[in-house]
Amino acid sequence: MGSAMPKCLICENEYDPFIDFGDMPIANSFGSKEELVDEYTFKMKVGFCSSCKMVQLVSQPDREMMFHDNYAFFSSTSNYMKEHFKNFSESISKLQDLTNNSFVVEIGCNDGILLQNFVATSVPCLGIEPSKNVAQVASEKGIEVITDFFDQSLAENILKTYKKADAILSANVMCHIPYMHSIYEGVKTLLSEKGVFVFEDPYLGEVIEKTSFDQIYDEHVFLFSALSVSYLADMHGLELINVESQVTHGGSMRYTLAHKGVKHVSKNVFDLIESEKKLGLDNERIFLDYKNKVDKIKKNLIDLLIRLKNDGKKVVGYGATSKSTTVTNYFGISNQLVSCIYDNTPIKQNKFSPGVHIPILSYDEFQKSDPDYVLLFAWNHAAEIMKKEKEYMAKDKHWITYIPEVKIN
Ligand code: JHZ
Ligand code: SAH
Repeated sequence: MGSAMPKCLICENEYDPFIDFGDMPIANSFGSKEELVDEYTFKMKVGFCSSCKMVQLVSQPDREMMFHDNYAFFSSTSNYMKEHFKNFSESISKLQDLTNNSFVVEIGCNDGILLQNFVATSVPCLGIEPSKNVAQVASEKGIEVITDFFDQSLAENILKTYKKADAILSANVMCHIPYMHSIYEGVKTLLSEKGVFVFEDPYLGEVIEKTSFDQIYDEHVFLFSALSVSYLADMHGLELINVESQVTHGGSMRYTLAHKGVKHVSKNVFDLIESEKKLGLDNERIFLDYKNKVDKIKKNLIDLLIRLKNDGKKVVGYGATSKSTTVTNYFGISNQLVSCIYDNTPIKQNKFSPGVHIPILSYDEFQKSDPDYVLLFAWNHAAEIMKKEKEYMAKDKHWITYIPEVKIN
């Protein structure tokens, strides 16, 4: 008997996975050698639901295995992202005419990179953040934080103490949460009549067009499009009223939702849905040769790394990203090919990377390392990083990037 087909997390339609990455560890489980003995893995497969158009993981580790007291991703490790979130806060303040009588809630505030801007402008706000260590950093910035997972029941509890929100915001969090119906019901409960729910996440259209397959790892259970987000909103009496593309995280989309029928729907929404249909994001055909495209990058990168190793070149990694966990584990890149990865996040340093156990070293050591080639795992921060390292890299050193194709810069 064949195994049952997976069911869509949104509409329960059955679907066939289109790519199987095999066994994958937790993308942010950096640990000591002892901590990584008998490391947990899960089978990472991705599918497309032809009914509601949602791209999703077939299975995902339990949320407490990913988000806990020692979560390794700190949002404020990028100066560019600090600037991005400052601009985000300003555009919301303008959109909703926020004052010191308003109320903003952020789902997944991490170290407070976005909410710190509302604190600075005296707009009352509340962060919801289950990972204690990053929530602590937000609290230290004077941000009020509830250390818990957002869902419908938490939204009801919040309303016992706080008023309804003029804006509910979230960045790079919605696509992490499998229980979307509870989230949308919670948002509906907590959002004021004229409130907006604004969130941004890596955009499916970019993941397809750039072959940025490394946006797929345990935390990213969904890859959204305007097609799938409008379907989901509609199921809960909400409406997609605007979409704005963002350059962050290799190509993201900011979605604005409101209670159905309350606000004007921007032409941007119709245009994007039209362009998604043109691109084929509404049909499984576009996903069928995705694996071949990923495997072409895999072959080209592995061939290059083996050639460099045989030539006696020193290759190191830059940025121990969550994305790199998919790249190193799916491609089979160990410290034989990339000797170490440099990263500016203290909690990742002097540990080993998930699955393939490449040593993670501090940024200071990068300055002394004298590599021949630097594999840029944080390719989404290329502009910021390449600018910062321009002088150092000019000394006969080369970047290697692999999205959308393998390239020596
Ligand atoms: P970065 C994480 O993804 C996880 P990751 C999560 N699932 C998600 O969706 C996005 O963030 C929002 C380091 N670095 O941003 C810091 C330097 O060392 O690509 C980080 O460890 N020097 C929530 O992990 C990593 O690189 C630098 O100059 O794929 C970047 O991680 C800069 C700029 C970064 O996210
Ligand atoms: N918004 C930040 C942080 C993204 S990291 C940024 O864009 O950089 C994703 C965060 O979502 C983590 O800090 C994680 O703890 C949090 N998270 C995961 N599930 C959540 C949930 N159900 N409710 C609120 N936050 C959640």
